Amino acid sequence: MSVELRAMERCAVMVLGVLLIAAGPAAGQQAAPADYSQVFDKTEVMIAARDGVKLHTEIYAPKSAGGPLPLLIERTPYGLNDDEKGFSRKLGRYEEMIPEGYIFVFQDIRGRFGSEGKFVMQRPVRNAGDGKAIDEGTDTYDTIEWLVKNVPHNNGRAGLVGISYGGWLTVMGMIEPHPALKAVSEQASPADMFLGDDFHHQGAFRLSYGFEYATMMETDKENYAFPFDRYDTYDWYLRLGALANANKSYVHGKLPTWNDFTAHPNYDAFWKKQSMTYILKRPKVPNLNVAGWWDQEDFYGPMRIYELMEEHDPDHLNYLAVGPWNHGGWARGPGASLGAIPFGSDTGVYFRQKIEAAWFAYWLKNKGKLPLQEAILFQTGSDKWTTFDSWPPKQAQAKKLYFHEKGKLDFDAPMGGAAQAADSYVSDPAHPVPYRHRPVEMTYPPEYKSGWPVWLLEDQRFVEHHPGVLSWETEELKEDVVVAGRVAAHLYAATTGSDADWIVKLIDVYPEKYPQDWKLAGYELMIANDVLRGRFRNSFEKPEAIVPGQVTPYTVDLHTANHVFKKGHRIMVQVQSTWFPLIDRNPQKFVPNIFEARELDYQRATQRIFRSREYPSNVEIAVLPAEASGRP
Ligand code: PG9
Repeated sequence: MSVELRAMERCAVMVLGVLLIAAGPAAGQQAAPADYSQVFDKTEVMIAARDGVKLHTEIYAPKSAGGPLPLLIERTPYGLNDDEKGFSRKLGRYEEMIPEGYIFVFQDIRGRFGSEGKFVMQRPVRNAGDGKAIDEGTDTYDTIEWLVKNVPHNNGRAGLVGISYGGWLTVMGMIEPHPALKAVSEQASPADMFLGDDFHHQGAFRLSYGFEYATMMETDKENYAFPFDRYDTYDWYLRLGALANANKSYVHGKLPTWNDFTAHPNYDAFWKKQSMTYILKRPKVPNLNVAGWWDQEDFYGPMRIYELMEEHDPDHLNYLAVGPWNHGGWARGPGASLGAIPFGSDTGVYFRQKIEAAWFAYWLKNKGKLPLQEAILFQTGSDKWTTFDSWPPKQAQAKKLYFHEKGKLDFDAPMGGAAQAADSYVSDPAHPVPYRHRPVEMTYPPEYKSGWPVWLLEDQRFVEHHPGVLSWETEELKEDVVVAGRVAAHLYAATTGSDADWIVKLIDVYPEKYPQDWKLAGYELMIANDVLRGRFRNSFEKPEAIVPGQVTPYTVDLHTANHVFKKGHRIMVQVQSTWFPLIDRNPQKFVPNIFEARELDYQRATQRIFRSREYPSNVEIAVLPAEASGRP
């Protein structure tokens, strides 16, 4: 890059720097919104894709940068959200990158807001042989092709970034990349909607999200809020009753995604066609995968995409950054805390400045150094950034925390005692355990705040003694337990029903004396959690009834963590069979398709969780020896 160009870029930086200082403090703090009309020239265009469908695109070129700059592209289904002057509020998310000098490009994807064509939820990748077919990958390609040829003063390099749906669009754009695409950052993209992201987890249907997201996206071209007649949606979904009532009483077969849920209750070709496991290829563009430890929507996705790309990455193009964030939390605010939990530093600002901005500057502008060698993950509990040569780290050793009588949890396996030793609870679909404090506000209310974005950090004491929940807990820890890597529950359980959900939560219990912050004394913070729908214990493709009364093994994948259970804390595991209305109620009687279950199919069941030498239920964690606990 020429010296002259660098000088011109600096000029753009200075103009903007003044403006940002005038507008207020560092990124994410409550500053007055910047007046971007003073910083950028905006051009609005309709870019024709190869099939003639025109995509609404806004291009923001820095006013004072005369020299060539890279294009930074974000594609979205949620609208560009222009302010009173017609400048997209999306620019605010790039506050740390604007001074560097980029031409920002925001585009509505087909069928949404200002773009022509038909919206298809996570449009499947086109058939390779069909030259005329389109998908989000071809739309991205065609957009970049147009931009590099038509946008004045671009330097011929493009970057692509997006969160969640935008993260998924980013992955679609990198599978067969345009030659000008030089760097991407996939952030919280779903990877598999049946196994781990927004719509199902390990086969269990995410009712509130599935229903509210489908209505939001498929009722209108713009975002739509379903008119709940109850503030507490726990109550609304309970009154809804059997899932078939959603179509009967409310959406009347008009939502393609809801119809797909009901038509594909198992892991069939419909789900596999959109699963990253089956569509990802060797990375061809540098990709920074980004995830949040408490992402309430898509945590599985970016971790899985990173893992899959690692399998074929001879050119070392695949990287990972994980922080203490909820869904998209890295893109807004300081990130010094989440819910009630403080992190001791501005983790969001750190990510945006030191990782994300540096990432794109390196690849798109040949500036600076790569901000990470492979993986940088915030270590929760100790509140520090740690780096690893691989994730999960190879040095970690699997250790099991076994369930014992009287609610005890221990690294020692149960010895002796009766094989049938177990604890039990009643799971009642008429009184499901709430997944967060009631009232459960709707997921994305237009007019008030919802507890949705922070529910994963809620104090789990609120259900500890619920009749539908069991807990096991260690003694106070005598030394730190450093978890880095895989977490999985191995349950031996029996039910009086013929189907059941198994929800397992791994919890950090704060000491009762916690003078640093008394509000956190005894706090029960979830570190890992998930659900397995019992019918899928042997196969997600072919559900099988459970034999009532028979001790049956289940593995519930709790994914991954980078956490220190500090000396003086305790480790707790909770098990329950309902998590409502996050997860629809399992009728607890095997029916071929739960979306077609009748009211009378929903029945109470008694669940027994075994804790004997023969049936040693446990949670497995990857423990790092103290000396290997991640380079700071
Ligand atoms: N979690 C949202 C989503 C992504 C992809 C498909 C469906 C939903 C999102 O935040 O975009």
